[in-house]
Amino acid sequence: MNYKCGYIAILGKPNAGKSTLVNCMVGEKVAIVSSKPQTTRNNILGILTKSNYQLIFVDTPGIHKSKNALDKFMMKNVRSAIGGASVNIYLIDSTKEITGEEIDYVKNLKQKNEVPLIVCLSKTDLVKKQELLIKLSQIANINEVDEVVPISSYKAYNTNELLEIILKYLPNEKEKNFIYDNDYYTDKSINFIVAETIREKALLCLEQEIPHGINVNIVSFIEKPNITVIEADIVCERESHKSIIIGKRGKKLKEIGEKARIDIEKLLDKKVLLKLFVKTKKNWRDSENYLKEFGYKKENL
Ligand SMILES: Nc1nc2c(ncn2[C@@H]2O[C@H](COP(=O)(O)OP(=O)(O)OP(=O)(O)O)[C@@H](O)[C@H]2O)c(=O)[nH]1
Ligand SMILES: [Mg+2]
Repeated sequence: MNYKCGYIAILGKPNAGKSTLVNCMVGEKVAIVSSKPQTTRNNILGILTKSNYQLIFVDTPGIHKSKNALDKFMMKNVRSAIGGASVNIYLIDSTKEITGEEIDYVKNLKQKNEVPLIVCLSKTDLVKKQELLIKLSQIANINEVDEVVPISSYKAYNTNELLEIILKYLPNEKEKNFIYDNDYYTDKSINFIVAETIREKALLCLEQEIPHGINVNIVSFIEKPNITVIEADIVCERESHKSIIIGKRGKKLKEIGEKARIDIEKLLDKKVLLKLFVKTKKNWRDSENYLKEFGYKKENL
């Protein structure tokens, strides 16, 4: 029997649909998703293991210009994912115009990294066929691109085809050298996933810059026989943000907590008591020290 195993970096601009694709390929929610750009901050592995292959998808932060220390950390992670992958997948949102800058990025990606490059046009359920065909031919004209695949993670359109294409590009191995055990579908801890779930609900319930300046720290996680009690801090950048996050008579914070609790209960398959507190750490996104304290460590593959 032949085996295949490798890292597949999922790259692209913020909001292109990277995390949604990784969740869809793995069949588990490993990464949070939101309609707001710059949702993902870490490299998050989504692992799909079958009898003869293990695909390790690396969800990455959306590629953007760095404005603060957190952005720099995010872009370092993107570079590390590119450097460690056996296949690169670059996602382009098919509802958006493809800019010359993006085409140059794609060309450069392949010129600097020898590994196969697949470009996916995402969210095809939102565009007309004619429009999609124009964009497909635009990408197909780029010599550096090995494959172009239109996909919709929502409709699971072409996701099996994408899987086959990835497998085609991974080398055959005689030995089964899988990196993760069969039952692992991510590299992240329960604490990380719980904190991310709370941040996802903050992204959903809050507007403009406020959710982008939020970090969630799990303070305690206590498993009792019938209930898990979790205390978490929502850290924001300014005092003025704190009162918005709490809301009138605590209504906003309650809404975030309720939504997060429902998802965490499903994740843990247990009743959860979630206690949220809001704290301010002035301009934490600009501080290397706060980033370290909050656990933002460079993630090498
Ligand atoms: N209609 C439709 N919407 C999608 C699809 N895939 C993703 N989306 C939506 O697009 C938005 C962004 O999705 P994400 O998966 O968070 O995008 P991302 O590329 O991970 O974004 P960052 O983490 O910010 O870089 C969300 O509102 C998703 O629900 C799709 O196939 N169809
Ligand atoms: Mg994401």
